[in-house]
Amino acid sequence: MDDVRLSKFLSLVLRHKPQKIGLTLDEEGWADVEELLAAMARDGKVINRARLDRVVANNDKQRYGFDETGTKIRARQGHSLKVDLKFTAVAAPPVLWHGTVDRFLRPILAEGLKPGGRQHVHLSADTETARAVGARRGKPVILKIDAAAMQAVGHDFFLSDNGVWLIAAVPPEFLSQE
Ligand code: HQG
Repeated sequence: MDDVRLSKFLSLVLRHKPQKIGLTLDEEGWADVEELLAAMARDGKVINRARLDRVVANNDKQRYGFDETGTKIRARQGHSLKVDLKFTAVAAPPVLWHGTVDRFLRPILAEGLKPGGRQHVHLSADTETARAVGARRGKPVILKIDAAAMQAVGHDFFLSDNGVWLIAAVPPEFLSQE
């Protein structure tokens, strides 16, 4: 398995389906590294700690992180599992961006941005990232979020360790098409 496929597999088991390989995550989303490697080996994916370290360090979006002891690993955002990553609300820039595609525009402008299968709506600090996120599904459409107005009325914004802005939802009045 190459590093990209290995990273996608980590995403599956650390964000969505640890049970697929008999792994359990704690309530903050951590897996024990030794248990992860053993569960992967049972699943036919034999990798050593050095390989895991390399995949985590080289990951394009820095999706995974170890705890300070280096014995636990988790995904830094993007979970569909109900885990509590203990984010604390932080001040967001006045404007944030969301990349989507045309076919979602009508429902989004009617009901706002919803987290769908994930725990949060994902927003970006720059339009280039938003464009790349939208382009995963087709021709990207960029939405501008009035984060200053949202914060003024008490919406909490969170920032993952890998720089993704997260929020529970974005009501339609704070959205405009760029
Ligand atoms: C859309 C990847 C209809 C939303 C990326 C999006 C990102 C609605 C899709 C990260 C809607 C959800 C997240 C509504 C939102 N009606 N459609 N009311 N509200 N949508 O994948 O933001 O590689 O859960 O526009 O790079 O696309 O996984 O979210 O198109 O950072 O690390 O529903 O995932 O990162 O899709 O992507 P997703 P996303 P990773």
